[in-house]
Amino acid sequence: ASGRTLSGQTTEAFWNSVAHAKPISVGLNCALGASELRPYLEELSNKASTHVSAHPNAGLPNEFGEYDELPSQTAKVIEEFAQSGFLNIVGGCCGTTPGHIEAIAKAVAGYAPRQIPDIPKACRLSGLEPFTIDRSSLFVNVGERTNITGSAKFARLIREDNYTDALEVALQQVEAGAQIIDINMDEGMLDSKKAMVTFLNLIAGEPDISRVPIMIDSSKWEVIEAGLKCIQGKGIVNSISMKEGVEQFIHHAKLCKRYGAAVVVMAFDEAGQADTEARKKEICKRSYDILVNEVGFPPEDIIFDPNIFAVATGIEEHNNYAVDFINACAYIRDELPYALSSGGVSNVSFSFRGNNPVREAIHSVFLLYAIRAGLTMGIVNAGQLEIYDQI
Ligand code: THG
Repeated sequence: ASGRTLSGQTTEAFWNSVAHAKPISVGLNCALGASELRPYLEELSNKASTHVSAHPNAGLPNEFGEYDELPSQTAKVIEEFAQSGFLNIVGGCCGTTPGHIEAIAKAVAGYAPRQIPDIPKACRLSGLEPFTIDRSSLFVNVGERTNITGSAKFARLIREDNYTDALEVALQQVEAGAQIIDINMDEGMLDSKKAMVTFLNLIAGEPDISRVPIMIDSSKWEVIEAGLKCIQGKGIVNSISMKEGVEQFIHHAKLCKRYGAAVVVMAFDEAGQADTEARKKEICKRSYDILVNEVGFPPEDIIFDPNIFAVATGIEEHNNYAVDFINACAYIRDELPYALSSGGVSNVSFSFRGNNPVREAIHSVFLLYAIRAGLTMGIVNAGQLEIYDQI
C-alpha cells in the first residue's frame, strides 16, 4: 500500500535493479489483492521491456486469516488488467483456489497479451527510487564528501568508527542536492573493504539517503565487488580502466554487467593516465569499442571520465588541462553514442587549497563550459556551487 517493495523500492526502481538480468518475465504477486495491485502493475507494464505477470491474492484476509473474495470478484478485476493490456502471464497467490484460476482463465481468454513497449535507451539507475539520465537531462550532481581521501572530517569519523556522524555527511549531501553519492574508503591505514561494507549496509537502513543511487569509488577491485554485493539499487562502479591491461578491463566490465551496475571508465591505459586531448579521446574511443563490441556492455551505462587535473600548478604543461577535459567531453557526446561523461570537479582547483571562494569560482566557470560541452555529471561538494552570474 506504500507503493514500495518490502525492502523499500518503488516499482520502477526495482525494475531498474533487475533489468540487467534480462528476465523472461517480471511480476508482482501476493500483496493486498488484485485491486490494490493495479497502479503498480500499470507502472511495471509501462516500464518493463520484458513480459509482465501478476499473481495477486484473493483480496485481503478476514479476521480469521481466510479469504472471502469470490472467484468471480477476483476475475472481474483481472479481466480489466487484461483489457488494459497490462498482462502477459497471470495467476493467483494466497487465498486463490482452482475455482479462482478457472474464473481468471475464462475472463482473460478473449484479450490479446500485453505488447512489450519500446523503452528509449537511457542510463536507468536506482536507489529506493529510480534515477534516469538521458541526453535531455540537466547536469547531475554526485556528492563528493563521503570520501575519506577527499574530506578530513569524513576520514576522522570513519577512523574513529563514528558511523552515526558519517551517515550525517551522506544525508547532508543528499539534502544539499546530490542526486547520487560517491563513497570512497581508500586509505592505507584502514580495512577499506570492511569500512565500505559497514557504511553501505548502514546506508541501506536510511531511506533518506538510500533513495539515491550509489557510486562505489575505489581503486581496489575487491572493495568495489564487496560494495556491489551490498547495494540494492542499480549503482555506478567508480572506476574501471585499461590501466592493468585489456584483459583485466574486460574481466571487470563483465562483472559490472553481471552485477547490473553502470561504470565510470577512466581515460587510463597501460601507458598511464591520459593528459592530452588526443590521448583522452583515443583511450575513450578504444575503451568504448571494447566494451560495446567485445563485452556487449550497454553503451548507455558507460560514463567516461577523461581526467580532471589541477590547473595553475606553476607547471606550463598543466595550463591546458581544463580545456583538454572539456574538449574530450564534447567528443564523448558527439562520437560515442549513448555514453555519458563525468569528472571529479574539485580536482581542477587543487592549487588553491585553503582558498574556498577562489576554488568555488573556478568550479563554477569550469562547469559552465564543461556542461555546455556535454558533461553529464560531476563529483562535487553538493550545495557548494557558486552561481556563475554572481561571481
Ligand atoms: N574521477 C573519478 N572519481 C574521483 C575523482 C575523479 N573520486 C575522487 C575525486 N576525484 C573526487 N572527489 C573529491 C573529493 C574532495 C575533493 C576533491 C575531489 C577536495 N577536497 C578538499 C581538499 O582536499 O582540499 C577537502 C578538504 C577537507 O574538507 O578536508 O578537494 O577525478 N572518477
